[in-house]
Amino acid sequence: MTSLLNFVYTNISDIARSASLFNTLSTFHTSKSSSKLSHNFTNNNEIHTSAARTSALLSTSIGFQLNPINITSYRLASTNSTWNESSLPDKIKSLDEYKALYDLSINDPERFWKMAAEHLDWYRFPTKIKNTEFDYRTDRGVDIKWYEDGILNVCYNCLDRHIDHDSSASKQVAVVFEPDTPTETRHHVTYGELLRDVKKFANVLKKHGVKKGDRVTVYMPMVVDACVALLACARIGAIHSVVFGGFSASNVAERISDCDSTVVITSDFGLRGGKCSPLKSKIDQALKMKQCSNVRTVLVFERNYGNNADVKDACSDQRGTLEWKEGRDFWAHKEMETVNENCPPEKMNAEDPLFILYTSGSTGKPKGIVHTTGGYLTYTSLTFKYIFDYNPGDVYMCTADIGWITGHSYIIYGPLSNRATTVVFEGVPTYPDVSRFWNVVDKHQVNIFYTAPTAIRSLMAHDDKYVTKTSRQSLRILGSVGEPINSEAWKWYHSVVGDGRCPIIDTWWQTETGGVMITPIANAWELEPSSATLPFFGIKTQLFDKSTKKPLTPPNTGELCIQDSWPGQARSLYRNHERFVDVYFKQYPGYYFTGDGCEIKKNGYHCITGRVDDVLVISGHNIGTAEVEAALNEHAGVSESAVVGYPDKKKNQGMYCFVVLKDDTKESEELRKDLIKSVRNTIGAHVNPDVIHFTPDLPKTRSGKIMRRILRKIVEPDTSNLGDISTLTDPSIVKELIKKSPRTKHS
Ligand code: 6R9
Repeated sequence: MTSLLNFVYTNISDIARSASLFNTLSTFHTSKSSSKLSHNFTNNNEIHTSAARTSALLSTSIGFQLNPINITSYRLASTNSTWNESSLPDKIKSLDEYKALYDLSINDPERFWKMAAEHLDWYRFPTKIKNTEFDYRTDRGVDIKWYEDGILNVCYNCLDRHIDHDSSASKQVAVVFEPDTPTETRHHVTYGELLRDVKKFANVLKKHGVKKGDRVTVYMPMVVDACVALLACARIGAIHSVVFGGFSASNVAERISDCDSTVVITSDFGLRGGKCSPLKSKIDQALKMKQCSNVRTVLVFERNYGNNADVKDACSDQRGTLEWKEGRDFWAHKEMETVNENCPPEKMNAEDPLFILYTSGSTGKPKGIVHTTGGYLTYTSLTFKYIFDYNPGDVYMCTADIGWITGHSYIIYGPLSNRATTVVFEGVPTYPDVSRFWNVVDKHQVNIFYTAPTAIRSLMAHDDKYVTKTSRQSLRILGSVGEPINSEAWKWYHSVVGDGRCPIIDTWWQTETGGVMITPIANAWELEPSSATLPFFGIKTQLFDKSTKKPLTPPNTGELCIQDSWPGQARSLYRNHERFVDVYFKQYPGYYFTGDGCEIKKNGYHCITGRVDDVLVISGHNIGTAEVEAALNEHAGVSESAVVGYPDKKKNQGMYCFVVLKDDTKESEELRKDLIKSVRNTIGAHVNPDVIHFTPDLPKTRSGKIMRRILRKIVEPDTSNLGDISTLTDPSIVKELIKKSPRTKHS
């Protein structure tokens, strides 16, 4: 085991070195000027050409042939860099700086993560930094502990300490609220105001009997009060379990009962895309279910803040019609008037749970991912600061929902622990029109903008003028998360949204990883479309062959595993450690299995190829659906696509492609043929889409992930048992798809 670990580590370290070599030797890759950047990314051939050129330069300059298979063969002793400082730098400015620190983080994780922890304020600074075991076969079994004797409070680190260190922080805007309706009064909440509200609400929770370690379910729209709710839980040591506001009553009930919450925090209504979402009534329905009989208190925030009573919006007609159960239901704002503003933060052990977040599992029963206090905050805080090249005073906006891990880590905990100004956006990218994101960027002078590929693809289907008519001059950094970003979307985001001058930070990570794992660091090294580039500090990636289960040496494509623990990772599944071990640690003993496929290129750059279960086996060929989707998406008329398999007696599986066309493209038989041809041309003649199904939309979760599970059922066809579709942005699309599918008609 030890020798294998060493071997793999050497390789990764060398990959980083080789990446540096590429940069030093290639004029294309060293260019930092925006004109060079946009030139570099305009078409794929140029990128390949530049890589080939680099390779040629490399072999002549250093006097031996570049062997793409055995990366270790061109290791240069002179690139062995060390980190001699006693604290971490404020910024990572170059690949060399990254390399030095990366080496340190891998060789001496204790030292690296001790320095990282120094960025937080602790009541007791930990003496034990890392104590982790990934191998389930050992006596100890899978067991993850970071900073285990450290004591701190997450809320204190996100709010009080900024003011304690510098009283002017109390006047600095912490949260900018951008409501669904652009004309509605928006709120700028300062650190001082947020702290005051959090303390009061924390006292409300205490008044209702919530104690350290209790689970509190939060079912909120994207409003400032959602931040208040989470931070108040963190302040008193209660474990929040946020359930995405789009989930149905039965989904919420399942999640309330799984973690045994006795208190629920919600809002009367939520607004999204001009529609009203009756959150409180869904809670009422959920609480009528037997499994929720332990819930004794519901704290209800008022969406219109009590002071905007005559504002007309999609919820107006429903106001005043709320069901109210005396003794159980309480208005949060009224309760906040009854408590005082004094609420000292609870002293938490670093390994005390901070939150549970449910994520869907392959068996249908959601997994309650458990994140703890010290490691999670250290990791999210450091990743936020470095990868987005955050500068004090920057306005940062992440469009995720608070109900997903991106909302937790990069709307609340990462930004606020860095004293950033974070925008909470209630709406959707297309309401009132498709310029909305860019109008919001201009309105709040956003410098760092983080969104999902699905939003990018839906916006690029419309005329560029919706983007170009806005200024976007404030933008400095663009981020992407949630799915592989195909190169066409990447280039559009880069050249149209970012005017060719903003780096795109394609961040790969998962609910389970807590924070970003593979990512560019803004302005530190060159980018490639559709590549998350290099692992973050402390992250050792390793590819495995799916069938032989043997480790693979890059450049190669395989199943992505992580070789050692990092502070931000989930510790377990709530009350189900066995399932945690089964899902993430059994496939490759000693490694964390991500469930994603990945290609590591010659230059060490990582490209995520999609979930490994999204692989079709057609006539003996393994075909990644993501690869086919990328080929379809390259077509000028295509906005986005989703590819799934269906059983076929002859070929084992058939290939079914759902295709969404751009606004200005009409479906036709000719286009269908053209798409099939372009897939064959891009991937190979063995890849033949059997069905091209044009559709105006795809079934997606509100976090932007295409629900392939539903598409598989439609094409199988097994439409009698689609499971719960209420979490989709637009459940009605499912009926449309079933109606139009040739597989339904002929079954
Ligand atoms: C943060 C988040 C995790 C899954 C992950 C992968 C996909 C996320 C990606 C990406 C390619 C990226 N994913 N980021 N794929 N490139 N930059 O999304 O967490 O909701 O748990 O999803 O999303 O498949 O395994 P989560």
